[in-house]
Amino acid sequence: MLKILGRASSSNVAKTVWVCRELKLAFERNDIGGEFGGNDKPDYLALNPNGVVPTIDDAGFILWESNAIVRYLARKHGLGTLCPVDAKAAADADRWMDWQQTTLGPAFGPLFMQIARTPADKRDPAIIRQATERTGQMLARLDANLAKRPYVAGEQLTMGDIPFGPVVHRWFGFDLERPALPHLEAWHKRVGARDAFKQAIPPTL
Ligand SMILES: N[C@@H](CCC(=O)N[C@@H](CS)C(=O)NCC(=O)O)C(=O)O
Repeated sequence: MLKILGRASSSNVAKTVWVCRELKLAFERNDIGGEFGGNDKPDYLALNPNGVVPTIDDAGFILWESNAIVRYLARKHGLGTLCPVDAKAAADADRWMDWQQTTLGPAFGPLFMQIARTPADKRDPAIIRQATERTGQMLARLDANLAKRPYVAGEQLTMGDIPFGPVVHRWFGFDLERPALPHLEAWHKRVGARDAFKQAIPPTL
């Protein structure tokens, strides 16, 4: 059976769980990382030299990098649904997946660390303000995309939506002064109503 190595509270593990739930794949998940530790142990590092989660073991095929895992599982089990067959449609989903990792992730990271990982009396309001502004600016780009279509890469849910589940859920769950992003908010409600999302995406804090 497919094995997911990584704690459920990790946003990157949650992507992997969400794609498995959408594809109705049987899997087993082991708590590794965070308070569970184990990701600095030689047996884990032999699978994933980065020492981060998630890693999957698919009958001996080891893969790390959450968005690569999402692509792999979507292509293997959801070709024509989560993984578009058409090269341009697939590239469209790919582009947004890469954007999540390279552009949105770095903007949101400091905000997450402040709100979710720093005790209230140690938080830095300036970092929170700047990171909220920057994340809002980035998410406005996604909002503009979602003004034109209901899902990130078109008319149906694809792998392009998956990486945004955990981060957007946190963004709307944090107690922040947020800019209005009505199309993103509607997307969050749309995907949030899916059973697979509810089973995969952890609480915001
Ligand atoms: N680019 C990697 C990043 C993975 C990552 O940073 N994972 C975090 C959790 S979200 C982690 O392993 N942190 C250390 C820990 O949980 O102990 C991916 O997308 O898989």
